[in-house]
Amino acid sequence: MKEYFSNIGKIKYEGKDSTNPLAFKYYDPDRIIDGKPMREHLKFALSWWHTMGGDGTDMFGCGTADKTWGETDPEARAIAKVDAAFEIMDKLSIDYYCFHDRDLSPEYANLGESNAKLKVVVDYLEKKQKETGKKLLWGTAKLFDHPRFMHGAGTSPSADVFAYAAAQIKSAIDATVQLGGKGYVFWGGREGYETLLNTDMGRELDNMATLMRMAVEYARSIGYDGDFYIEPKPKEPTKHQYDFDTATVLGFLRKYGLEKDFKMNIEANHATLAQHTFQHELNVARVNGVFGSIDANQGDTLLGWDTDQFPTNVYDTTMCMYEVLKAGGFTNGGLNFDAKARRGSFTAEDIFYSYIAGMDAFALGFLAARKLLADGRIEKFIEERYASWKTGIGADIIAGKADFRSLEKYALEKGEVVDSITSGRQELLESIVNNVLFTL
Ligand code: XUL
Ligand code: CO
Repeated sequence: MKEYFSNIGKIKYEGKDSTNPLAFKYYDPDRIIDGKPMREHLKFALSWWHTMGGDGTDMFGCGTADKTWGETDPEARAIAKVDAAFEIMDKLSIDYYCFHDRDLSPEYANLGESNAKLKVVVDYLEKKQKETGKKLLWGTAKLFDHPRFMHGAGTSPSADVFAYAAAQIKSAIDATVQLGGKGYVFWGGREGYETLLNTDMGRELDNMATLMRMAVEYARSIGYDGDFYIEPKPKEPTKHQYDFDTATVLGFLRKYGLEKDFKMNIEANHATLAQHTFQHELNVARVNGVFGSIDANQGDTLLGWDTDQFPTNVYDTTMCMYEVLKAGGFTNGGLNFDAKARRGSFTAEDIFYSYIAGMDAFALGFLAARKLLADGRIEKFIEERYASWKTGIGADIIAGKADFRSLEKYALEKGEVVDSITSGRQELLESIVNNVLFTL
């Protein structure tokens, strides 16, 4: 079989003192931690769209990286992409991948032909998975690229477009199920509006929920037992996207009774676009029992768009893994690198450097988060900060034994309560994080 990266061997763990750019400094895939290898704690996934398809094209210029994989014919290229992707996954010890249907196989003259050609690639993927043990983390349908989706897919004013989207999702679910995926993602790139002057928001949200309910019904009917995810994002490409952030999506899921089947796929850069931290979004998902999976990347705080950079900020990866560990770790989800090398990082080596950077940043974050939890000072502080809810009036309120009349009586008898307040100690806690993270 053709080797696409013949100048790059298997990337090995060499430890933190290594200066080899093609080695892991922190990600030691088979190191057993808490009874399972690091690769199973982190569940890294390759994103088909960025890594196999993204050539650096932006609004101002053409691609800078060659992602043709040596083929001009679209069918041959789709198969070459599979071989190249499996070589990348093998060399980087990445066990999972994620796709949109049209990343695997492009759109052809009509839906029937597109479905048939997609099936050929999916069959080939199934064979490669069997040979290598690599797995599908999640699949999705690309419902935002073609002009037919210019006003949305599930939220399009055209019922014909809704039907087309449903048909496309059906075949993307078939592919996901055939490949043993345990996740199916809805990212509503065009499910939003540009102006309310032309928009019936109530109708659009009802329709979006109907599309999701139909997807669940179909998938369950063919034996799919994995999770559905919504990936919140507030804007881009539309001015306002309905899946704005985790809290907004939760309200939507609960209104339409979809909360049992859906969890969140939280993306770092989408969190910051919604003016939240990455940790905030993960925390909201965790405390509401809908934490599912992660699109691992980072934005640039000086830019107002989705830069999808490979994550290297260890503070962020630490607080992310802190939330993941507190949620009990990944079950069906994982860490999908929805990230691309910069347009100027255009060589084949840059694919490997960028994944190594991201994977090491998350390995470090995972190790640091475990240390923070083992250190216990932060957890203990939070525990003590809420101690007043364990006994007395706090315990009564939680037990439902209080009402406004009894609380008024209590407050009148108690008098001023300012002395019951303790310091928030933010600076102390921030210095504890540094103390645990850095052992120079
Ligand atoms: C776009 C984005 C998507 C989803 C999958 O911002 O994140 O690639 O992850 O559709
Ligand atoms: Co994403």
